Amino acid sequence: MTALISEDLIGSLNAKARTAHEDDFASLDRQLSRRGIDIEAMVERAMGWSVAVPTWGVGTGGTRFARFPGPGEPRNIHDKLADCGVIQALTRGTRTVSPHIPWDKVSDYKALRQEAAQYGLGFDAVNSNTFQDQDGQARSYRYGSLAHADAATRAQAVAHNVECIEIAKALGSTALTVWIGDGTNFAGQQNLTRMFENYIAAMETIYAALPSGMEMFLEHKMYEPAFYSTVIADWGSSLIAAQTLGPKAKCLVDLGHHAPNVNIEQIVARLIHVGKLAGFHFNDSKYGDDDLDSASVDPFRLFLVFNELVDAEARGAKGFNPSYMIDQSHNVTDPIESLMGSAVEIARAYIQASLVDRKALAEAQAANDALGAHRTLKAAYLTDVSPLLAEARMRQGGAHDPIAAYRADGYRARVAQERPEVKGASSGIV
Ligand SMILES: [Mn+2]
Repeated sequence: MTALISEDLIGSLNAKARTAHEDDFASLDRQLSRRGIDIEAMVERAMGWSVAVPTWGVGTGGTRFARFPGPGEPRNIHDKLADCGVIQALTRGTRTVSPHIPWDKVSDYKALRQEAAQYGLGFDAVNSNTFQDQDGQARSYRYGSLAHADAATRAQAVAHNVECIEIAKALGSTALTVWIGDGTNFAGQQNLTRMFENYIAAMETIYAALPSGMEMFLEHKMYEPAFYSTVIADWGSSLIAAQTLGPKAKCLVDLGHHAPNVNIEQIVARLIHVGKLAGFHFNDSKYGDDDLDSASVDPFRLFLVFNELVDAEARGAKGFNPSYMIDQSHNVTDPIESLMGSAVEIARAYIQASLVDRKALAEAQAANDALGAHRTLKAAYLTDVSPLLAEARMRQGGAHDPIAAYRADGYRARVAQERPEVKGASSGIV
């Protein structure tokens, strides 16, 4: 294993925090004991938790207006893996990365897999890209890709996705995530039905190339880049497509890809009901697909999503095995800090949801005790599980405070010496 952050530094900072941490942990232990919850079981649960980091997330993001690169930005997939290794070393809850093709293209994927393993990392879902043109490609995606009116353009987009399946195999990944920007900007620009049929037919060809054990994640998004209609705009279109394609096709929920105020946790419940929940792209938003840091705007919504997930796990819902990934764009922060903070917040929501007294909740629901049921949820949500999460990190060699340790280590300044600023490097918003 390659140490990216000084282990001595992590150890000394953890030692400094030890007395206060033990006091806080013991207090939480007493509180949870009164509620009949075994803190050790919860620490084990937190230690088993992991969320994938997107390779595009470690570079500074941007908007369609501008991108403001920061110092020491990753120049390629090798730098990105190192940055993801730092996040894992300090948080111990991000054991996989989700790569993006062609942004992360290399000639030897077996070697890349070994390189990631040096940082304790594996590969989660591989993301294809037919929402922008690549150097040297024969046909443009300006008017779409898998749903394009032209069969040859659709075939080109299919071939790219099939190549991504081969890359996923080599990386040891078990999923292909397909998000397309296809849609229209004008009423009448295309036939809405034909576009969807083109998409389904193209996806059927990709689906046929999936090896056994590999799944296909369909990611819907309400709008952007198309603003009048989007082919896979919502979970309804996504579910119709997934059900048409077959059991290996499932629906991915990106928290930012819905209309404002939509009840996302209910969508999650519906997808669990039909055994079609692929997993998540975690982020937060206020207005649209803002790609803000997870739980930075509405931590209660994230908790409510996890409440559905923990409920499904507790009752052994059929086909329930979601993949968890972060999908954020960091414009005003150090991306490594944002991703570490988000990883901690997502783990927090998972553990808080695990504290819900499900028996009391079921009883309150059976008795139509609306406020009693709500108070049961709130009791879990309002529990500060920070000491429990810190304990889980430290037991695995991580940091009591990942962001403080990262700042003390000076990793960013160190890599800034080795990585000259790249103008116009890809901003990843997917
Ligand atoms: Mn996404």
